Amino acid sequence: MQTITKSDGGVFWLLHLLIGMSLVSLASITAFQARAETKLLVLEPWVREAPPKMKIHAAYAELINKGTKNVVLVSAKSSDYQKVELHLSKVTNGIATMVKQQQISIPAKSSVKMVPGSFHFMLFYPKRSLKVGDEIQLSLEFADGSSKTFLAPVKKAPGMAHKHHHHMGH
Ligand SMILES: [Cu+2]
Repeated sequence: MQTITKSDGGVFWLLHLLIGMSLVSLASITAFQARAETKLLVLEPWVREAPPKMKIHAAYAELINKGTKNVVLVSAKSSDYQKVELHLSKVTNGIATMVKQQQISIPAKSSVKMVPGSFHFMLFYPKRSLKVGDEIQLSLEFADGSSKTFLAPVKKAPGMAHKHHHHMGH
């Protein structure tokens, strides 16, 4: 939060400099912040199709930050699942594991690709049965208090995934 406060201060100072005024109207500061909150784009979200018995699913997307500040994803939830966690898959000594993430940072002018074998949303206990073509709702919450809600379709894993063996369906 300190970092965010500092960079807000920097923006304020920059506005002063650019506008050449000692005061910036409250309205223009509010407008600037409102735009800043919508800088994260969620590209091609999808949920990996899973057998009906499997109660833990994985979702993926590319998170694109076109803004000039880092965006920090701190949690996710879904009206279609009991619980959602942020995970990172890794292979350690040949064993595939997943580590729960407290946050995922998307650097300014950059993106994070959530793909099989890397970052993913871990979706626990679907509230309804899901098949290919169905859509689930996901809401992302960010460190600055903003959020983003979108729909992700259920899809078959792309053929590429067969090159690797992903345990537990991701
Ligand atoms: Cu996971």
